[in-house]
Amino acid sequence: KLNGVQDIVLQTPETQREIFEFVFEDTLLALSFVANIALAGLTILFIVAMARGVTDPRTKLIVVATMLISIVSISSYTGLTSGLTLRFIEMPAGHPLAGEEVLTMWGRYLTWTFSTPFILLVLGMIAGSNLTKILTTCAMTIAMCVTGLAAALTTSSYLMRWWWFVLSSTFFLVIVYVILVDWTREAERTGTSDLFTKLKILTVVGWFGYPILWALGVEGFALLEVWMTSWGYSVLDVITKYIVTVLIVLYVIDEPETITADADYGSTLKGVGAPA
Ligand code: RET
Repeated sequence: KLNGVQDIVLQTPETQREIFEFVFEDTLLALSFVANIALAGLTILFIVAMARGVTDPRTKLIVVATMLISIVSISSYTGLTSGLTLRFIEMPAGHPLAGEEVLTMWGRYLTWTFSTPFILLVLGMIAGSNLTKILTTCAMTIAMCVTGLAAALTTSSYLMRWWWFVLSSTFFLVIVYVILVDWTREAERTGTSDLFTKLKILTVVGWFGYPILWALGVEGFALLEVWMTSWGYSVLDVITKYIVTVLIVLYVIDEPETITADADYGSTLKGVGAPA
């Protein structure tokens, strides 16, 4: 029986091996992890192949940041596949599966903390936003992921799990606001609206899928089975990470003026771009 975060995070070699075997007995679950390792790897190769000739410092930063999204992803899914970052956790009274041990993929929430800031850095740079807004969204996404992790790991009370969920969603809505309002306006001024609109739709629609899955899956109302939730997250990751990355890389490798010009936009990032 598991109690407290330290019991959940620290495993005996036996539990880790048991979970590893459990994952591989459930072929669909294992595939939802392995498919993402493969796709993240392919995405990195794609970036290297397409963007190796890029010269502008701003474009380089965008490219490196997209690469880091997939690098974090490989590590994240390796943690899940190996059984290191998932655990059976007993649900509190009130939860639909109260008293039962439920497989919790807590490594996902942890590693989103490291991948989502890079997504927002890239989106903000493409919109031509400033350092204040980019940092705000990065801080908000870290807060969102850490409180989401707390929601998943809270075993004392069902209500407290949902309270964490509410906190996390509040941070999420700040990010959505910045993307839909500030960055949309800034992208128009910058001249990157075409690309930004596509990225915005994929990002906002895709990101909303995560809390919905959390609520419908075993963490929340337990209407979906674990493998369904896992595939759900894995498919959303394909949209919000790899598809978004490919669109960005295909656009920025031409080093268009709107991305490379350092003069009139992104005031606090001024000087990052090519010399005037
Ligand atoms: C949680 C549960 C608590 C409420 C909210 C959530 C939002 C998660 C999001 C995750 C996005 C992840 C991405 C990962 C790519 O690597 C934590 C599920 C609001 C929006 C884009």
